Amino acid sequence: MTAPAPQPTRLADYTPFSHEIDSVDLSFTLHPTATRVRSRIMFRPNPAATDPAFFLHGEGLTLISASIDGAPVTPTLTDTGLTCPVPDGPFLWEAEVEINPQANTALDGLYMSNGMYCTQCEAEGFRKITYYPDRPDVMAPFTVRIDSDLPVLLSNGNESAHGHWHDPHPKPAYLFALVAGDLVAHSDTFTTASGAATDLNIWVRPGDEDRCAYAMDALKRSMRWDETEYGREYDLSVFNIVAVDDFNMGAMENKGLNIFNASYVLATPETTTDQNYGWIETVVAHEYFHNWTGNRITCRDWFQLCLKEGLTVFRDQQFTADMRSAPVKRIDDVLKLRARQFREDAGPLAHNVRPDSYIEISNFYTATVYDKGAEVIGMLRTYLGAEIYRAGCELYFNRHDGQACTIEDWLACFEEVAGADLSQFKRWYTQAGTPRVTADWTRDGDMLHLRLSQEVPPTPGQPMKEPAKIPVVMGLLAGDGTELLPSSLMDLNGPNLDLTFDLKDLAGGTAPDHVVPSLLRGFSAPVILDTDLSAQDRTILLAFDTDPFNRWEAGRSLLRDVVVDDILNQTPKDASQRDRVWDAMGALATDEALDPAFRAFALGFPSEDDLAQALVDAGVVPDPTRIEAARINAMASLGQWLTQPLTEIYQAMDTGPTYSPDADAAGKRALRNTALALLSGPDRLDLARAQFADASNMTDQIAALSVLIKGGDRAAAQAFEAQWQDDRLVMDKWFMISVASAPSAEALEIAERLSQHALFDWKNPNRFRALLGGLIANPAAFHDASGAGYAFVADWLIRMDGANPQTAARLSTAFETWRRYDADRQGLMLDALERIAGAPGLSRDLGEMVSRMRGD
Ligand code: B3K
Ligand code: ZN
Repeated sequence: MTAPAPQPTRLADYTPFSHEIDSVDLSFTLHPTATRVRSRIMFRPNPAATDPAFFLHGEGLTLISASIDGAPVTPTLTDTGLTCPVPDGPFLWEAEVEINPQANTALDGLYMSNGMYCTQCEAEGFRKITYYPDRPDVMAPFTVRIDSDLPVLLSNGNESAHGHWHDPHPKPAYLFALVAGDLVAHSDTFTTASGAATDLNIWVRPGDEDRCAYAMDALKRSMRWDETEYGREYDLSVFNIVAVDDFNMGAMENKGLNIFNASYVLATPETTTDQNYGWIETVVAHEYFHNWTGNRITCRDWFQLCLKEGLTVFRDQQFTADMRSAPVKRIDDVLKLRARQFREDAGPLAHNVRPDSYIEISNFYTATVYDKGAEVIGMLRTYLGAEIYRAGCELYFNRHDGQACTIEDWLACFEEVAGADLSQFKRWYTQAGTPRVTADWTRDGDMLHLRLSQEVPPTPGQPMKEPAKIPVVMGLLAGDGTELLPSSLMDLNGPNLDLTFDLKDLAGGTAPDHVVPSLLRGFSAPVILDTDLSAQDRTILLAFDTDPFNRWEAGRSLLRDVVVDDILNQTPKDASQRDRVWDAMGALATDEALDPAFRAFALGFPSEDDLAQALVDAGVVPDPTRIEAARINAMASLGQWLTQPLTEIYQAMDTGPTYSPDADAAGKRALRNTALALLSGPDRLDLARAQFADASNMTDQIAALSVLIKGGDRAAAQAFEAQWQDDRLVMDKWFMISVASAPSAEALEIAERLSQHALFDWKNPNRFRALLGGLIANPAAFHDASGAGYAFVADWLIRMDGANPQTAARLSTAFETWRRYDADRQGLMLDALERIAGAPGLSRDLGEMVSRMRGD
């Protein structure tokens, strides 16, 4: 007998809950296999309700007893919850349930991680803890009492006695948290702008307390930044962060008790890379910023997820831009957006920033909701300007504090402060797909005519699209690099926008012979821009554009074209074109006026996945093996062309034995390690060997290790393993890099061997993601023509699905690009998906992903 197909939940079907809640009292008696949870909940009818029927969510709970106003009741239980006749007026609901945290390998609800109890309730985990209306529009103050012999007992809000917590701020159940364990704190204090003292604690396992200083510093900087930039203060007397080893994602913003994947908290120079430090800063800030954008003001329903996630990502991006270099941060964000979100938008998983329906909401914590959601906020700010944006935010905070809101509520605040109609802008929330913007220009004497056109491609379920409202920030350069038009905002809000520029006026005299448009400066909209800019024009932009993003963009496209031309076996139209690109890159790399971090990005070649997409865009079926080889060749060629300057850069960027994670030092290491990668190859590993042997920080050690693994030096990987086998977070890096950096011909065999390794604790999401993610990040191995890469990943997804559906579903996006490839690979990828679809006991999470990817 097959289980009935899971039914989608639709935005259009939203109705309010039957009741409101005045207070929630929870009492936990912790036991690894038999935890008792007693709840006392004051309900009263919701005047806005359309259906008075009383339904409480509940999954995997053993109901011990239930009563209403003290009288025992016998509710009707289903797989998803309970129903029960209730009085017409207010009433007290009491229930006792038993749950088994130790058996909870899904890491959703209350579970155990290395002897410590912890929770993850977003989106729908609270229903695995007790019967409750587990939906974000039901907000209530919570009181929690924890009984356990464990020394540290934490929950949301303020602590009144050991293990007794009260959170005065009404919140939805998804923000509930509980932690109990043998933990130690790294503590500090923060005084808010209005003078309130706040205790700050980062709770970790004994021995890890010396690894928390950076996260604590990031937290204090975040708290101050939110006060100065958004006028938002913290609102409890304590803020706790707990680091957990087993966690499905990065971190969780539970009110007053953030729970973090340990990898986003713990840091030492010897074990943590610059990139990790950057992520710690970002994630600490992100979770803290949720206190206002997510917690004080939350989502009415899960379709509105971008209301808190897109906005909070935008806020953490602003924070990092302020803390570090804004142009470098922008490049980093766009790289990520294109790698994940554009890829998602171009395939079968494309969905709106605000989706219309879902089967499993966990599958919609996506790059589209988060990162395109953040781009939408950025565009809103670009259109309205910083001041009106800030005034709109202020109105939103004042008007909606304590409420569960929608995108309409958010936009209404900006319509009001700006006196603007944002109905067309709202299409960014309701239409999927990455718009393509085409720019064509013609010269007519002193006049330049520029036409911008747009097309929003069809996506699953959305064959026709309306024009988007696209902010195109642009400038104009003369052929000698002089800026004729400084950054100006153009509003592409229809199929076409025609612009005319009087070059004589702009030049303040004679119109220049040659003009180069610099379009989409700062990547002012999440679109694909098609232009006919010649290589020569892009070299001009690379050298002279006043917009750093477009300088980088021009270089990136030149590098991409070199590799793509090689793949297509095309000699460049002009034989010395490649040399000219190498010279231009050399000029940029050695320009000491430029930030080293920027120079490092500029020398970075597009990833193999980016190159595959570039070939698809050019109408060519990508061959991952060919892409890998062409990319290696191009890097080696650039490295040889620039041997001397790169060697000098390598020496000049040495930051010495004293490590500091700040942006300047990290930028120097990034440039130095980019030079190392370009200067190295299978027969040129001496520099990397020396760096590996001498490295005094993880950034330099792992950069050298990556080069050595790529070059086929297996001894380095063994030495690294021997050195770091007792450090969990470093070993995650080792599992990942051993496969991701391996030559593709060996990567699968290495992955298979590592899957038998004594330290491959596959139920730990970090370890699982390290190994499987490592293979997926090695496209020529994952897409091996034999199909063995697909089979390996499919086998592990099926196995993981039995323990932890969310983690399996997340990794399954490896298959979302199947339509890109040749018929044989398509067949093999579909076979793998079919095998997953037929796995006994397939979860709703993985089932939905596979069915969407197959286009069912
Ligand atoms: N809000 C959480 C993500 C929850 C994911 C649930 N499957 C982390 C964050 O975005 O801050
Ligand atoms: Zn978030």
